[in-house]
Amino acid sequence: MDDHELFDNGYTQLVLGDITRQRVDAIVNAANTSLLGGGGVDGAIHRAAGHRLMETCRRIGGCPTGEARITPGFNLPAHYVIHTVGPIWRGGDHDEDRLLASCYRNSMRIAHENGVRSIAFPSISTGIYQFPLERAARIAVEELQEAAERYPEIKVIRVVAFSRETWDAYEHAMEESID
Ligand code: AR6
Repeated sequence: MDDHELFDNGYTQLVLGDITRQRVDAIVNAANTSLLGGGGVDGAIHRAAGHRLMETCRRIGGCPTGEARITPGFNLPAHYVIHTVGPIWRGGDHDEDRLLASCYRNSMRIAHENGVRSIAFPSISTGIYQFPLERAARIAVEELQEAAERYPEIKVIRVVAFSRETWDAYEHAMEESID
């Protein structure tokens, strides 16, 4: 899949594509609390980065839900991977919204602390963790807009949608944020 479509609400870019191919300073991984890899985007990032990423993650020793940790990108085009752990959807009354917002906020804070100027996010929690897509998209767009204002030196903030359905949900949330 190529990044042939682009939408931009002035704060955040939206592309359809594969996050492992993004030429940005940092890509964000939707990991789990062990940081020891998994399926989905996590599996794809570990495959593309190579075995040194796993060794580094093992030394970190895990990450609580809603927080984030940074590693090198190793064989990836991106210089860094910021690993964050989204909430598993459990019906919506287990703090899922706040924890998802924390993922975006903490990832952007760590990016800022490490001099990142361009960053790409996947749609955290909306795959294996089953967070409802439209609701997740609204939270992501809102948090990224706030972070863009807080960290003006981060010039490129991109959401990489891996499916048309994801692209549509984020495009809708970004359009609403303009109104
Ligand atoms: N580029 C961009 N997005 C991708 C890619 C890719 N290469 N591959 C998948 N996606 P998921 P989660 C999309 O399941 O819901 C792992 O096992 C995918 O289509 O990767 O946060 C972890 O270890 C979806 O839109 O992450 C955890 O155990 C989005 O990325 C668990 O899954 C997120 O889907 C985390 O689940």
